[in-house]
Amino acid sequence: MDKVETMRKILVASHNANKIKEFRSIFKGYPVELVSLADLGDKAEVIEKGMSFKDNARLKALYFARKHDMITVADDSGIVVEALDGQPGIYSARYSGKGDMQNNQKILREMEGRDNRKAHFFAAIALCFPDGTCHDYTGRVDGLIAKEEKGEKGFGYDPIFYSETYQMTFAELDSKIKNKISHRAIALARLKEELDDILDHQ
Ligand code: ITT
Repeated sequence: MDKVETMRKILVASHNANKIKEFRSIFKGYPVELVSLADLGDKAEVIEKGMSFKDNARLKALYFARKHDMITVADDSGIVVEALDGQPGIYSARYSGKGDMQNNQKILREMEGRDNRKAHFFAAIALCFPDGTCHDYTGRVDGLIAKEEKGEKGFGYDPIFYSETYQMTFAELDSKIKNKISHRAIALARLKEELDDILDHQ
């Protein structure tokens, strides 16, 4: 019994409180206990020197899995804008170098006058064990870059990401819906499908 409970404790290796909130919401009712870096008082930053979302997710998950001897998940995510040749992509967090609001303003400026407004959010999630074994999951959701920021919910690029399905930005969308359709929700749904098997066979 103790063993099962220990195995189901999972560290979420992120310093982004909004991401962690979404993780907790997506895992609601699921038999795992999510522990955050803040819960452990760990402020360490991993340099995201990988060349892909997947590489960066693994760098973060592996570092903290080994450090805390815990099963660890990390998320590396961002927005990919077609007319900007895929930018900001893996550089989404540091696009303007000045935070979320300025990141959104920068994209809006660069998209002025452009007809092709297609974009997608992408998330790579790595689940790693302290022994270095990792499993990777990805999720993607398509949308358009809006002409202006709209909405107060969500975080990051949500105010400028327009869902054609729901006819509103992700920042206007109810969080319950976002957490069903988002890139992160899709990747985590894939992880949840395999989690029992992964934990059982470890
Ligand atoms: P951790 O590395 O500590 O997890 P971070 O915020 O630095 O936190 P990333 O390096 O993965 O995370 O950068 C993600 C970037 O993409 C960041 O600018 C986010 O605001 C943005 N982003 C990711 N998911 C998003 C979402 O669901 N809605 C809006 N923006 C999102």
